Amino acid sequence: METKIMETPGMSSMKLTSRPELFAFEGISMTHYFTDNWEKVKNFQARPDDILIATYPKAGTTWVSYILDLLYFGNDAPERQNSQPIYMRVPFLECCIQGIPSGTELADDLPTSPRLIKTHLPVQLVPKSFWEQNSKIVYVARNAKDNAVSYFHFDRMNMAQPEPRDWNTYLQTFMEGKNVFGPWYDHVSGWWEKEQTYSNLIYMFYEDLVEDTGREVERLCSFLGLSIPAEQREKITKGVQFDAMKQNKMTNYSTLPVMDFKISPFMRKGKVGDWKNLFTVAQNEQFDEVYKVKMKNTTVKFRTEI
Ligand code: PPS
Repeated sequence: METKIMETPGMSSMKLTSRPELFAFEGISMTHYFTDNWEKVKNFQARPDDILIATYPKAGTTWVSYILDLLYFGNDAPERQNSQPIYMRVPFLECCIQGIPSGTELADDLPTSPRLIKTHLPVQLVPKSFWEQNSKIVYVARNAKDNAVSYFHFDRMNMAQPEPRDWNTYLQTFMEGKNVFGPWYDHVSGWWEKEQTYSNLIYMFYEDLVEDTGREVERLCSFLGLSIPAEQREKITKGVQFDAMKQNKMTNYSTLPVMDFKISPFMRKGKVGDWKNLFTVAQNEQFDEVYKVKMKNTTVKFRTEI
């Protein structure tokens, strides 16, 4: 018997006819999908046991969301794992697309404790109740080169994102910080600074997750104060590997019609160092020069290969 996939009402018929425009919002490039519901986002009431998963787009959000979901709810009713896509289990706080419930509505309606909530907001735009409630935050960062490549392919296939045009044009845009959610450089360094003063924040790296997922799951458990038996942790580590998540309809985003997998799948490659297949030598040199300038005031360090 085939499992019925639980979607948000309106989701399966959701078709977007044109791509959104980019505009400056609070100094950050945004599209209306992330600003239309701003009053509700800004005034969102976080709870002390909420867990916010914060990332720059394409840094490993879905991966960490699924890990957390399994750590907390993996042993619960099988319907959760078999029929609820990850974007329903972990609402995207600032997302607001006409015809479907907004991220704030979905988060408000979550019956779970803790609530797992996703955001791509730069640190300065996070609703203040998360800080007031001292909620736990898991930030994931990915090296700029792989992040840019992944974001480029995502923008090609996601009709809810601005048209990226060709790779070279896109890369210039990325270096200028004119992507949805603003400059990668400020995002990763802003959150890095926050980690120095806000003790309920763990700063993780996509590269570390690829290198040793089990070790990072353990690190997460200790941050969250979870004691999960080794056997169960191993099972979770296996279930969240790239191939398993790519096959899993609940984690591979194949149920979202705004994405055209004929152009590029959501679970694309899941590698560190894939940038080498797209950057030319000249682009790489230019990128490194820009990187040095933009990152000169931060101590956060990335690996572009492992
Ligand atoms: S989004 O749209 O911002 O929520 O996207 P996000 O989930 O942050 O990032 C998608 C990229 O993460 C890769 N991914 C993984 N890599 C390795 N292992 C696992 N399990 C995994 N899950 C997701 C996904 O393939 C995207 O990266 P690219 O480089 O495009 O393949």
